Amino acid sequence: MSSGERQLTGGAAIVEAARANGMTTIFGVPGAQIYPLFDALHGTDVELIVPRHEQAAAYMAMGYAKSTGRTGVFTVVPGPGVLNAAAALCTAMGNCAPIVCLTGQVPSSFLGRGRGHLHELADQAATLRTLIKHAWRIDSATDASRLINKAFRYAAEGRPGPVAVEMCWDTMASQAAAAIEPAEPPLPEPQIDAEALDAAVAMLAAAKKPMIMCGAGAQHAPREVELLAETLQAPVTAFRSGRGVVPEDHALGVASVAARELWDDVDVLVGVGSRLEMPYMRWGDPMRYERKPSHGPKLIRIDIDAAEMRRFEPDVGIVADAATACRLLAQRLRTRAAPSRTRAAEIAAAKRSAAAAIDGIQPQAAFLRAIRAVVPRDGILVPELSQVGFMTYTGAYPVLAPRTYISEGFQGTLGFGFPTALGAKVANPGKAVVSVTGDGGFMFGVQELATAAQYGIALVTIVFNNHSFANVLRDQQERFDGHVIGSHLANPDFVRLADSFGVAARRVKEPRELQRALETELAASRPALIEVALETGVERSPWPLIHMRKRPSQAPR
Ligand SMILES: Cc1ncc(C[n+]2csc(CCOP(=O)(O)OP(=O)(O)O)c2C)c(N)n1
Repeated sequence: MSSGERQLTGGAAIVEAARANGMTTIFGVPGAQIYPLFDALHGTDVELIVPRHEQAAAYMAMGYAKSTGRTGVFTVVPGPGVLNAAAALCTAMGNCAPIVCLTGQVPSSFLGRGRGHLHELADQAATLRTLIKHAWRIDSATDASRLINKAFRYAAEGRPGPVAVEMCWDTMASQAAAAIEPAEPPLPEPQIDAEALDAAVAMLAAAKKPMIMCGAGAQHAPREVELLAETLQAPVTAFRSGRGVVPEDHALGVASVAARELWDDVDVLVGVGSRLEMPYMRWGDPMRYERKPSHGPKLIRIDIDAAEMRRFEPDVGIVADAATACRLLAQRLRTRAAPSRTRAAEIAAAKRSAAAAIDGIQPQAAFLRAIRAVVPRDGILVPELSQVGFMTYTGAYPVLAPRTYISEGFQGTLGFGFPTALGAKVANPGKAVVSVTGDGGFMFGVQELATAAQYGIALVTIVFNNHSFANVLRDQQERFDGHVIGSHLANPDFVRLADSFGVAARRVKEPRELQRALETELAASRPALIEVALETGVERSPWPLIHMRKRPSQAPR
């Protein structure tokens, strides 16, 4: 054995290598093929959280990653365990969450034989490669450190996302000489194309009414985005993943409704780490793919992922880290930017008009105002696809700090919210974390009440119970001649249910009661559920404020 090598099982080599990459928490559900990995966790200071379904292990890792920017780790058995986690993996891929999945595989002599060994999939890594950034197998404990280092680097580099590594059952159990190397340093940033930067500077120097739109790729660059915004007097907007980069109570921070109010006059849009779904798919025709914008402002895109420039072609594409590109643009534009003098007043007016439009969507706006009144600036909200959750897209819940609003991204995965919020709370025990769900979405992961109770995860979950998949019900009533089918839900008594799990629970009806209950539960710092009892169909549709073909102030109400 050379220096630094020890005899380690494959499972121990994986755990040691993951620890060398900063793993301090792991979410996972055990099973025979990954016993050696669990055994290697025994006696370490790694925090292990075992949820009650593999989907939650992956969502919790996602909540951990999105709320901190650090890579989340989870472990599940191969085959059904991995497939149970698959919707969460797709969601994490869509919302750019760095995650490492550690899993097993059939015994090595069975690989590719199709004999039907325990948990066998025809080609697990190939299946996963269609869903996530990458997946590969580690064939010996000796290779574990190098390949786990690669997994962590790969998850975080460029456009972050999930990766998976598998190891055969016998390899994970048997010992080999293994050295654990330190984590790999991050790759150097891409060299910025000087011509593209010059072109962007020229375009922005001539702009009178530029706007900035952030996505997940801007979450680590709040100072640089704000600097660029102030240089340009540009409003900064976001739809979901880029919320809070510039606080929405900052004069230049505008959520979607205010942004739409300003949009028709924007002459240059700067997309920062964003797919720009909101202006081009939501405000345009969601059924028609555009290779490049067919109308509207000139478009500059800043993205670390060069492929983005081909998926949606800008006038100027800058392949770069968001922080670096925004800082350089701000420096170059400091003496050259000449925004319209009326800009500040226009942005303030758009915010007032947005607030009035949002106020018209009740009771959701009032409930969200009650929640915002209690959650501190750095508190984290995880909204679920629901009548109240959808309203958070509009600005009805102003997001005031980076990484404090965690969404489902373009996968639109019902059921992601409650387990993702649990992961966010595990990662941020000192911060207020609130999950907002509908009754339908909550029941996708209801068993995780047991996880909250077992580990004392002091998440406050607000379940808006309207006894229906309200959106589906509304669509059937309005667009399918009232053919209501499959959209009414018979629910348990959520308060008694939570109580039986050992989770503090109460029922409220009105926004003011919700505000008091949330205040109490956040102060109590214990796992809690608040049911908001609603009549079916009371919520006004939030969709006119999400798909805005016209300025909200000009749209019929
Ligand atoms: C995995 C998944 N399945 C189904 C859907 C379709 N879907 C979107 S919203 C919704 C209803 C959500 O109902 P609920 O959680 O009760 O919230 P509400 O709208 O009633 O407030 C459904 C079924 C989805 N987006 N994702």
